[in-house]
Amino acid sequence: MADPEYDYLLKIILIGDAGVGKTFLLSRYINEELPRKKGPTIGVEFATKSICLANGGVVKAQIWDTAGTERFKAITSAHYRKSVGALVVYDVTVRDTFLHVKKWLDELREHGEPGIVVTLVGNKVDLVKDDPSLRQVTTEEAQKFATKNDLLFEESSAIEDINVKLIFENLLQKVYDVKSSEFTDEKYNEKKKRLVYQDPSKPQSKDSSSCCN
Ligand SMILES: Nc1nc2c(ncn2[C@@H]2O[C@H](COP(=O)(O)OP(=O)(O)OP(=O)(O)O)[C@@H](O)[C@H]2O)c(=O)[nH]1
Ligand SMILES: [Mg+2]
Repeated sequence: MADPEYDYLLKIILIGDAGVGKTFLLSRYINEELPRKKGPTIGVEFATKSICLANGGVVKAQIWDTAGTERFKAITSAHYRKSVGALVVYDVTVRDTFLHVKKWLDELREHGEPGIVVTLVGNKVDLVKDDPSLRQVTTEEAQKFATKNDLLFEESSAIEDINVKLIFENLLQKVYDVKSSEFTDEKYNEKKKRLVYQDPSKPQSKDSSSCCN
């Protein structure tokens, strides 16, 4: 089936330590199931999805899933370019993965676009539902860190499908809202060209609510 018309093609990037569940989250969101192929991501992979946002607007998300291992750093950081949104994922049961979030944010600042919208995601909350003693990062601590660093924040489970859709679509909505308001102003036209892909294969849609109403 052909894609519905969309306003923008938005590049989103998934980063965070190895094993925190980036690939599981992406597969859950895109395919509504867990990945058939298990194991660490080699380099980068991407998937696309057209979405009618809750508050209006239609976007095509191009979501890049990166390898968390240091070995692929040169390849993955090259893909930060032109990303307008990022999910920085940690595992709520492994404290080090949360402590490394700062390093991932530094990477984004170094290689990413200014003004990128970032969501901090504490994954694997299903594990702490049954056994709260497994939790190594409290919700309060992560929320405080997110507020201080101007990040959106949510906890998730790819396995039990908790908050997955909400996380991706809140990020896309925020990117859409920020960019749409900026783009109404003439002087931001150059920035628009840099931050938002205008898909060359598609004529620009005039009606952004074509599949939202
Ligand atoms: N309990 C639980 N386990 C999860 C969840 N998401 C992922 N996992 C487990 O974590 C393992 C690693 O998940 P991946 O999605 O491959 O991790 P990744 O972040 O993509 O890792 P790299 O590709 O190496 O960077 C999986 O094999 C699952 O067993 C979750 O929400 N809950
Ligand atoms: Mg992966």
